[in-house]
Amino acid sequence: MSQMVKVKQVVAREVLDSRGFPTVEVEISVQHSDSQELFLGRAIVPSGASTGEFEALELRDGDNSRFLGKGVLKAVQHVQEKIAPAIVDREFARQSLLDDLLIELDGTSNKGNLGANAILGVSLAFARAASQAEGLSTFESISQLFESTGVTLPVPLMNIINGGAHADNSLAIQEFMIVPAGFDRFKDALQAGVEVFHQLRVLLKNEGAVTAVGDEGGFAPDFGNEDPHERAIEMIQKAITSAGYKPGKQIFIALDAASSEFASHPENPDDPILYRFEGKERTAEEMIDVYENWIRNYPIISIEDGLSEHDWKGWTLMNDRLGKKCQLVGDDLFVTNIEFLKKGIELRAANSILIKLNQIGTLTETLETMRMAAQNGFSAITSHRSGETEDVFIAELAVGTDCGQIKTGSACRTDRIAKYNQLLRIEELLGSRARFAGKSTFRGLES
Ligand code: 2PG
Ligand code: MG
Repeated sequence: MSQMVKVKQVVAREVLDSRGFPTVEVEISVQHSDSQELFLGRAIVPSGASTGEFEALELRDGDNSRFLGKGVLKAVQHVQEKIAPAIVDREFARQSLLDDLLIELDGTSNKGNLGANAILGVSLAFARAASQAEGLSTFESISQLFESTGVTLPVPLMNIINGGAHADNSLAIQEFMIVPAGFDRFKDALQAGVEVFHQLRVLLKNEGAVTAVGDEGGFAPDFGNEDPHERAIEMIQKAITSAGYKPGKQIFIALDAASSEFASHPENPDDPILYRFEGKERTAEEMIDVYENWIRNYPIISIEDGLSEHDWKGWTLMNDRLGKKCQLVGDDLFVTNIEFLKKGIELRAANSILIKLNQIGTLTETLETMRMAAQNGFSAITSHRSGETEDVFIAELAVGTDCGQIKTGSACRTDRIAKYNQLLRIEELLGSRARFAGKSTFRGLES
């Protein structure tokens, strides 16, 4: 933002997310000091299921007479009665000044007072309104804030088989993603990913497997108890080939183990964390053996939350053993929080970070974390939550920061597709200036 904008109006309401649970929507109108014209920005906050323990607090009403206790009327009230009076008729020269004020108003380290859902709704609605006032697209104004080129279309990590907390099947691993990195344009990469998705449906059908989809639009078949994970990976490889693409050349595979969901939580912190995986209790080292074996046999280029968010020692070991050949992504481990990321950098615990705006609660803090990641050679993946909406802010964030990767679900469900469609529009808008991040964003695939 190069000019002062004044907040004129703040409206908040309870709307619904993709799981049919309430979430916060905020609308903010701003104007330049020297004009009466109003510019509107709207944002809707997403919501996770496999949440990290140290995420900023999502404020829910806990009133069981409404929406099973999941209402967000308190957060809405906080926007209207606590935040609005503090920002209406105030001028802000920068996004960070608004976000700092919100953090101060809350006064806690996890946004537990006002609720991260209340705060994020305001932060993002303001970012949109301010970019409108500047006559810029949201990704363009983010690129000004981040001092990036803002022309890089991200490689999509498309979650086409769902397990873990996102599905009712025997898969402990939460997400099996295809990564169409070996293309020149986002549009072509997306098309390839979508075709593989459709091909996978045919293969599953032929095997008599269920083709119903999970929370993020991926299939959620039951592969039984005999090597279900390898069966899932092999099925994906087959789908890539039958769609006419080359696994390991054009399309790769990424996993989100979300392993905190199947890890033990020993009361004594000196006791080892164990992983209940494929019918056995395994140590971190044994889990790393499993991953190493898979990386050797399949074109897996990225593993997220391979170990528990409490298993820092295990992460360092994993990064030591696998970090040169594979992207190792901290999601629950880092919760988009700069302090956890600093610890991860010091301990050499990972080489990549998942970015979720609602884990930390403001745009400014998210950008600070992304900046630290970039400065320390970490890749960053802008990510959706399993509970999403039609809001496409993460598409803008991915391009605006040139981060190179986006994880936003499968090739169906409008809550996921909306982000892909926005990326198609941005690529078209950028025209010949657009570049596709492609393989260069992944470790070991640079050439
Ligand atoms: C994850 C996310 C998104 P959730 O673990 O990476 O895929 O899931 O939003 O449920 O935390
Ligand atoms: Mg995750």
